[in-house]
Amino acid sequence: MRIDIISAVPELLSGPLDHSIIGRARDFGKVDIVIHDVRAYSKDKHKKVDDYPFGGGAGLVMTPQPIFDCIESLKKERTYDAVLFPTPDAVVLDQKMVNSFSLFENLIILCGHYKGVDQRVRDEIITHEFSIGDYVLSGGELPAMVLVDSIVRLIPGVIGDSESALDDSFQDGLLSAPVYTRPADFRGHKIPEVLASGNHEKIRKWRENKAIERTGKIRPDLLRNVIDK
Ligand code: 6GU
Repeated sequence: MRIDIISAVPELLSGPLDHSIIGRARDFGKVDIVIHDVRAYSKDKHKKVDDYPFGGGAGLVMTPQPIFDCIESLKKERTYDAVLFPTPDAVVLDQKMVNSFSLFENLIILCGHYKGVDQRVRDEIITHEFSIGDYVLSGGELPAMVLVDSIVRLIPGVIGDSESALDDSFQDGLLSAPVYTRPADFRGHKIPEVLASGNHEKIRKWRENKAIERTGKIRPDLLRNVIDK
C-alpha cells in the first residue's frame, strides 16, 4: 500500500509516522508513506497557499492551484483509489470506513489548514471526506495521522499476532474487555481469577460478557447495533 499525504505543515507529520507500529510497517516495506509540502507546488511568487475568503469572514482558505498541481502530478505517476479529505464538516470516521480504506492500493490524503480548502477542490478531486469527532482541530494533519494509524495496523503482517487487530474494540462492534498483566496481585488488587484458570472457553465467555457490560455502560448506542445484527 502507498499513502501520499499532502500538507502545508509537513513538520506536523514527522514523528507519529516514524515509530512503533507505523514506523516498523514502513521499515518492513508493508506501507510506503510519502509526505508532500503543498507549498512546493505554489506558483505564487511568495509561495502562498491560502487567501481571503470571497464574501468575507474570518480565516484564510487554501487556494486550489497548488493542490490541483500536486495531485495531478501524483496521478501522472500512478492510479489512485481514493483522495481522502479530513474535515470537521463530514461523516464521523468509524471502523467500517477504516476497514474499507485498508483495501485500497494507493491513496492520497489532503490535509487542509486554516479555515478550509476552496470548495472546488472538494467538488473536483476529493473522493471521500471524514471527521474524527465532534470537536474542532486546527488542521487536518492530526486526523490524517489517526486515519493512517487505523489503516496501517490492518495491513496483513503489520501486527505480529495476526488475531489481535480483529480483537480490537469496534472490530466486532463492541468495546474491548479489560486486560491484565503481571503481577497477579498488585498492592492487594487481584486480577479476576478466571484469567489465570487456563480454561480458554471460560475466559472467552468472561471477555465477551465484560465487553457487552462495558459497551452497555459507556456506549449503549453501540450495543444497539449489535442487538440489531
Ligand atoms: Cl477531520 N479536521 C479538523 N480540522 N477538525 C476536526 C476534524 C477534522 N475532525 C474533528 N475535528
